[in-house]
Amino acid sequence: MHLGHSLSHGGPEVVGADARRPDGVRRALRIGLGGPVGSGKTATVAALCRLLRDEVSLAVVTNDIYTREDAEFLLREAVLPPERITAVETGACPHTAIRDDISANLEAVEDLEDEVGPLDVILVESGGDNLTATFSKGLVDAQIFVIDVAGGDDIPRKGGPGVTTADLLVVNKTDLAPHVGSDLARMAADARAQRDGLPVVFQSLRSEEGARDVAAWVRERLAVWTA
Ligand SMILES: Nc1nc2c(ncn2[C@@H]2O[C@H](COP(=O)(O)OP(=O)(O)OP(=O)(O)O)[C@@H](O)[C@H]2O)c(=O)[nH]1
Ligand SMILES: [Mg+2]
Repeated sequence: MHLGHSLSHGGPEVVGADARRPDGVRRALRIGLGGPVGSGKTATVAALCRLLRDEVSLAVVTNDIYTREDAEFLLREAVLPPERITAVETGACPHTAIRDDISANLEAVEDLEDEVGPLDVILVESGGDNLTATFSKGLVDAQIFVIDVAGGDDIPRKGGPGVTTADLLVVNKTDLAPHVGSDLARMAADARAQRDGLPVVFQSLRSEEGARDVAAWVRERLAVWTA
């Protein structure tokens, strides 16, 4: 279900670190996925890999605090060949590694490009954090913030930089709305009010094509990146 705004609102800006590698070759588009613990970031990454892997050269970096849990899940699910999935153990609050000291993540994306490139897109999943967590523009070119309906239908209204400024807001687990009493129309209206025209996608990953709107958004960003 897509209750959001036009995916092409205002046209995605290409921002972030140098778009070329030292050898002059264009590097991969880097897309960050952030959001609260358990909202469905890894599940969204897995769904995107399944929907895009036949048409796009993809790789994934996961972040966990003390483990490689999310990377191991993606490896078990075989969403990509193993050499295309790598993990960063942040050892501290996840936002530190995606915003304050991005060196471990930068090294991970650069190593992936060196070892399995050329790549079109690298998905960087943050460890689960709170509503203030955003990625440094030195690490990613665009960010997706994933919340879920079970976290409370007042989350879009509460705002915070993830909800208000992410290039795409994903409201996940819509299948759970009737069970937890979340009002999707209210969430859509609040998100619209908070985001000044930026796109919002509602999805359930319980269906095969659940992430198709997010995949369409990734394709659109990639088209701008490679243009
Ligand atoms: N019902 C339902 N469950 C979902 C959906 N998406 C993810 N889940 C489940 O929610 C749980 C957490 O999903 P993850 O993808 O691991 O969440 P995450 O945001 O990566 O979690 P952290 O990395 O630990 O912050 C898992 O049990 C998923 O199977 C959905 O659309 N509907
Ligand atoms: Mg995860």
